[in-house]
Amino acid sequence: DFSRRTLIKTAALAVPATLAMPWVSARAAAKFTYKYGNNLPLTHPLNVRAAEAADRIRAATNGDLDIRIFPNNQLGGDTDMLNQVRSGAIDFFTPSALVIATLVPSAPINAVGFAFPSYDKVWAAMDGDLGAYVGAEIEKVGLHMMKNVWDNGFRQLTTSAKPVVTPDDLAGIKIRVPVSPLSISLFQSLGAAPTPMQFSEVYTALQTKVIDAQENPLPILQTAKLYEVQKYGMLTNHIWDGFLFIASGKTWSRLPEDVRKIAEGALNESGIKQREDIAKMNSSVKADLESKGMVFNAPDPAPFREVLKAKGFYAQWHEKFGDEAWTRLE
Ligand code: TK8
Repeated sequence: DFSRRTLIKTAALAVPATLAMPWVSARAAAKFTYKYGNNLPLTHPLNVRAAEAADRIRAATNGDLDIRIFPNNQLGGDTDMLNQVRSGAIDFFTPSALVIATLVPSAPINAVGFAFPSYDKVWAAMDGDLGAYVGAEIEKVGLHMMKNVWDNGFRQLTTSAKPVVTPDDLAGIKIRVPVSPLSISLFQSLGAAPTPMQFSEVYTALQTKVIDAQENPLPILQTAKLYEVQKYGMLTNHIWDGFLFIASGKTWSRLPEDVRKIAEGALNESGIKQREDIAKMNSSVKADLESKGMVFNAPDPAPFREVLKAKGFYAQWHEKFGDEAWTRLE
């Protein structure tokens, strides 16, 4: 019976095809195709783990939510992406609290110089009172922050001309800092000459010697290849920095509640794994950068803190952040 055989054959072909390539039908059926932008290369754990979360979200929502990642400043620098996530032009963005401070001044309380001596204290604060406070402040401007903060790392100073051992060595050094009042104030108080600049411009500015120095965690030095344009690394640990996983309030609220729950759950879970990745890199990256020609030292932080105290840095920022936020640091 010809027609029956054709039917069976067609069915036999069709079934393995969808089994072998489930994402074809899933992608085609996506109800929500959302954009996530950031400023780091695909090799950074931020992107590796976000891609993994996106896969799990796609599977768990039967393809309804398809998060596409635009790494490496493809959608513009941080300032552009911050505007886009506010307007809903992009759906997710992972700024450092330093960067979102232009919009939410109270956000970077974690980034007060030398506030955290260790990761234990960092996660106790960020998974507890401090993180909850920052999340609530961010909701007030129409953005949604996922509960778990991802890890950027402790920021370390790098220079091209000479190493820094004491605060005196910083005098007049042209250092790039994120576009953030707190970073500018910190390095001004230490006697350096900070230039605020988006991360997207840092590599070229160092290469062309427009600036002499910058500061970022070890995993960024490695994945963004800043070791190619910097010689000296100082393990100053002067700021602990995280990525706030932000959704645009406008487009986040358009997702059905069950989809939001799946997405936030997967992102929070991947955030914990991303913290573990960074922890591993914290103990392995220095040796790799040394093999690539960088020279490291570990300055005593005490004299840096003394200068900051003497210059009124802590008093000034305590007043700006206010008691409510400041007590969550202590
Ligand atoms: C956060 C990070 C980066 C940033 C910067 O967006 O501009 O230095 O703090 O460390 O990618």
